[in-house]
Amino acid sequence: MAFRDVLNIEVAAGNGGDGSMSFHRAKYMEKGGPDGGHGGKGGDIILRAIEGVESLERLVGRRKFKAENGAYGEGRLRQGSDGLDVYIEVPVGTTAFDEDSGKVIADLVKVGQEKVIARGGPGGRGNSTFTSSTRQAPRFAELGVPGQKRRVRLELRLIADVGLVGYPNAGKSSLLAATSRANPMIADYPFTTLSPILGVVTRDNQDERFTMADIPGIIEGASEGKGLGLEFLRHISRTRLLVYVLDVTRDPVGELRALQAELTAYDPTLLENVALVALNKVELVEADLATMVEDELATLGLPVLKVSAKEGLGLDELRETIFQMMPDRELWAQRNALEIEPNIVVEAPLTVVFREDPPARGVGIVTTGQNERVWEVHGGGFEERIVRFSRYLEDASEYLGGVFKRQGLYNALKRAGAREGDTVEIGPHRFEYFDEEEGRS
Ligand SMILES: Nc1nc2c(ncn2[C@@H]2O[C@H](COP(=O)(O)OP(=O)(O)OP(=O)(O)O)[C@@H](O)[C@H]2O)c(=O)[nH]1
Ligand SMILES: [Mg+2]
Repeated sequence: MAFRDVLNIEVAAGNGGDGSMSFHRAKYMEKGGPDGGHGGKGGDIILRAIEGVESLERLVGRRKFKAENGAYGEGRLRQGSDGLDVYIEVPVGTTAFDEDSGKVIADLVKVGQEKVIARGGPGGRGNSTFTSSTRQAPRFAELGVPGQKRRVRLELRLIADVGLVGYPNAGKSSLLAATSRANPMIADYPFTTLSPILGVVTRDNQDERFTMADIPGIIEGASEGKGLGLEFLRHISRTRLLVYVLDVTRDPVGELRALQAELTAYDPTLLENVALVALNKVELVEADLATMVEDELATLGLPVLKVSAKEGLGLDELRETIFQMMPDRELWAQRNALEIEPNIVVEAPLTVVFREDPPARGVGIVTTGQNERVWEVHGGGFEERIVRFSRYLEDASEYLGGVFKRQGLYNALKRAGAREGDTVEIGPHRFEYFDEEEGRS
């Protein structure tokens, strides 16, 4: 299966279970108290980062994910069980975007890191919850909330410290193989490397290490889709240091310029990275020529190191220079951290909007010609709250009225000019407005 570093998936968290409307029943007891239990919470969809460079497609395995719903509450105060969460395993370095808003919803940079990308709905409360001194037998319960549904784009960008960039055949994979224990394929034809490979480079007898990413070669015109294109540059966009690998026997200065131009076309900030040049295959040319090229390259402003991946020349110096030039990890991470959208629903503020309802029309419907005065209620969590009782609206109306009053709905309507007898529309439901101070018989 081809290496995939971008993948679109659909996720649906579990719905919350409905609370139960139930009354205790026992022999010799006339009227039992309310004993409806709560519904369970719906399962979450969770991304989890695991080690290794793997194709997103192979790891994720499929495109649609649904977490389990919470179970209904039951009589005898039995609570419904929570729905099971679904874990989606992705390689470290995976970023998740909400396809619709484009916002980053998760950025997994460490092995084991987890992030909920779709929240299961909370369960509804059972009728036993709603008893009060004046309401001893509530004939209503709360419904569960639907789970969050999302279209998510996953993007894999390797988390490597160093990125190797160069033309095909420059010797990137050979350098990775010569400095680490990675075992990339090496051959004398272009585009040998077709997917990113990671290696770990260590300092002798020490714990210090860095990871180095080998990616497919870049050629001039890559930004217009030539060669394997620029998509693999994604994998060096998070490295702390870039190594341009140039073949001394070709046109190193021209190739460096072309590489930088392609990188800029992809993402101009890439050129702000700390970088150096590994001038490779130096054993193939006279020492004088290599030094000449080195001096010429140095005028472009980057440190240059002469190496031969094949003969093992200059590799210790290259490794040491990388260790010395490497920007501090913490500082770098702070500077490059993505802004992650908090996965919470922000409640819109309460607004009431006046609307003259058009008279009803249609076959067999007699219109009075008199428009109803209607107030639409938006925000403040009112629409969300009312649908949680829509199955029991009549029985719950007195309870809801109390809640709405405490939350300032009637005040807001009154201030806006609502009159006794007006209709109040909240989501799919309608009520008659009455003015408390004018009293109600
Ligand atoms: N003589 C000589 N040949 C080298 C050296 N380094 C690499 N090569 C050869 O150059 C060819 C290409 O090497 P790779 O390491 O596959 O090059 P690459 O940059 O990874 O190439 P792509 O994956 O195609 O982009 C192979 O035949 C290597 O053996 C070197 O220092 N000296
Ligand atoms: Mg290669």
